Amino acid sequence: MLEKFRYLTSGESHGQALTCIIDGVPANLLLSAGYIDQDLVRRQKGFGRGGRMKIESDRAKILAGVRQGKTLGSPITLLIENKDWANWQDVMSPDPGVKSQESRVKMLRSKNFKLLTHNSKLYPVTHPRPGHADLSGALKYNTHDIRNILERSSARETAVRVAAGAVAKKFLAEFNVKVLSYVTAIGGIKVASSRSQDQGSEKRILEIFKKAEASPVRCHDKEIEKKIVNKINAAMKKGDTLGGVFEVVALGVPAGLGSYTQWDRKLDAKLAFSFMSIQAIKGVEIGLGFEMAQRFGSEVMDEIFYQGARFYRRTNNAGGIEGGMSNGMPLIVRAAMKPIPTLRRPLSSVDIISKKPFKAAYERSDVCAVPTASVIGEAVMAVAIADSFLSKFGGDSIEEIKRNYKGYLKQINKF
Ligand code: EPS
Repeated sequence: MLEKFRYLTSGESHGQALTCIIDGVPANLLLSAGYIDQDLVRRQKGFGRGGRMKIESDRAKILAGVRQGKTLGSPITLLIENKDWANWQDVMSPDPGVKSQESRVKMLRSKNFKLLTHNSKLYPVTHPRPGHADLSGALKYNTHDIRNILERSSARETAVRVAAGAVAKKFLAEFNVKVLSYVTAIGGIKVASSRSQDQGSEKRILEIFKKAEASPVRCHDKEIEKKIVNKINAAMKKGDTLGGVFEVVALGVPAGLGSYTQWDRKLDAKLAFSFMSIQAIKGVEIGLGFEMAQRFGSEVMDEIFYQGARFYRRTNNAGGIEGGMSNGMPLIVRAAMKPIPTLRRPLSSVDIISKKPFKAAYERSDVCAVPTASVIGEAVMAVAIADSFLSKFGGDSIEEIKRNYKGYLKQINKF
């Protein structure tokens, strides 16, 4: 899906570090680890996170692709250390020195599973959590130690995706494109839906974002924030978890990113793919989304007007995308996150060795990570837009892309 701004991540949740290699960032972009760290800090905030966030304080190291504060046009390698690694060195060691998990499985089998009383660090994890990658992953990768699965399927990986997103944001900032997010619902408690005029108003969106930045649950409405915090507290007491909905908005995107000419060039398709790739996301809408299906066509199309030598709309139900292309209005994507599947409250599952039923309960878990997911949403949106931007205006240096962009703006302004 991504053609020009591409990246791969690696790293386990309790391994030494997370890394990513980003390819396609042009030369001469000012970039520092400090800039990336701002978003890493934002990702770690949010009421409802568990004990792990007290251990980690994510910071990026730039290992390659940047010299004297400027990108070189070569691949950029980023690294984020896992502080928790210190507590997991034996279990997560790449060396086979410590008793291997598979030999423990054999031992447990020979003793008729009598030792299998808990999921401690050293014993193989044999209790798949409903809703997680555990069972399908163990079947697929042919292992009886679910730790081999959960370490990589963990949403810890999103830390380094946020770092990649920060690089994309830095690139977009050169063209006055901003990507912002806020939470609109948690556990069924929602802010009132914004009027379709507000969805097109940069001023209103910036106001909402500013308030969300100051909120522990990234919610701009103080009354709703209070109710959400109470609901998260109630879930915490019950050993349960909550999901929710967040919106990500891009401002300053010119008309004409993406294309209708081929299915995999559509900007909305690229955005949907990007958001669905975030752990625990189960639904994505663009603009008015599913609500559009309830109304008459005349009620949802954003009518076109012309004044002061420019085309404009008074509404933004399309979420800034028509025919797979940006139309110059703010891009608006809404995503639904399911409740976190790791619960302290016991759920039924089956031990993958003994095949006996058990009730799973876990000690350390986040209760709600929707505010965090909204920051991750910004990252994936920034990457998708940067990729489309480079496809349209691409060049090897920032200066070259700026020339191309300026030429295009001249063309559409004179249209
Ligand atoms: C996660 C489980 C928890 C979360 C983690 C994602 O970690 P642990 O199992 O170590 O308690 O805190 O999120 C992060 C570490 C992070 O940086 O966001 C999971 O299973 O997805």
